[in-house]
Amino acid sequence: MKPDIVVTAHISAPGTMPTLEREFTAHHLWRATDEKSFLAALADRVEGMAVGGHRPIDAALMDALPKLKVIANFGVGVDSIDLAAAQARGIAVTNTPDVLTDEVADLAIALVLDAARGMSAGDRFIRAGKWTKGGMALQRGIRGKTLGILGLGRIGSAIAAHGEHFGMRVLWTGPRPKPAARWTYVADLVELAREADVLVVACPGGAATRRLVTAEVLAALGPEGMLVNIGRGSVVDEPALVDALKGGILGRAALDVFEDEPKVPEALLAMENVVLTPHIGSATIETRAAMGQLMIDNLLAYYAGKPLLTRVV
Ligand code: 8YV
Repeated sequence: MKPDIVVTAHISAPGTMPTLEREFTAHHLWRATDEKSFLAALADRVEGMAVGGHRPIDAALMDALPKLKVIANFGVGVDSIDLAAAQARGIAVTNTPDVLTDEVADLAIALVLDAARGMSAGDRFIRAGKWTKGGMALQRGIRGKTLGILGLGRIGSAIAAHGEHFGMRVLWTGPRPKPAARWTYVADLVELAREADVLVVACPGGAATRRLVTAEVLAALGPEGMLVNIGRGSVVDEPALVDALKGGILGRAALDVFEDEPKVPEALLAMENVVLTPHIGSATIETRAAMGQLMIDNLLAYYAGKPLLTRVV
């Protein structure tokens, strides 16, 4: 008999939903009209859960499935999951690292280039019929500029390597220095922002990083500076970011993630110096398929009694 699992969201990855259906008896919470009775009917037999879409996975949901032993997340960031609650209940949590690192780093550097060189702005310029009336304003290059990275994990390191390739000087900050890192560590984020022309947010979300990028950090980046966020919207004080861009305190921004997705602050929509993308860091056919497979492989490992492949807690 196939094991019963709960799937909390539609997972947008080629092949993932059909494979889940093939390997498991998948119960789709996201289709349920009455979640409470849906979960109650499964309480005696569900040990595995496939989660995605940034839906909060809290203690109440875990308690509704008392036999739950493994939560397999579709994504590297596990900030939507209450890890302490999972640990307290002996529930393992897995994620999808590595398979998305390069894809997210590629988008980060594309955003740096777009915000600096004005590709999206240029596209709008042509479509609005403005080119026939005169050329676009000169933009900024990135070569020789300083790239500051907040969070030198897998993705942050890949962005650092990309930055180097584009001739940028790389500095970084994080909770502690890493002796093996080849880029210069700056302990204080405000100091890093003062040094940097571009600050890329690449750290995880969650309580420890909430609103680390304050009005002071944005002011230190300055009117010629640029903020790029491919991590989590929660890391940036979004109202302060809007104010800094409005007031010319910060020069430019390129954002793939927001505090309350899919809501984007209205004020950003009209700004020519802002590039916006809808949380697409990992959103390619190839990478999403690999993420889906890794999530499923973790569930399969659990049911085969094997060690989990990419366990977080
Ligand atoms: C999401 C992400 O998983 O991996 C992460 O942490 O933010 C993304 O890759 C994706 O949006 C699917 O929910």
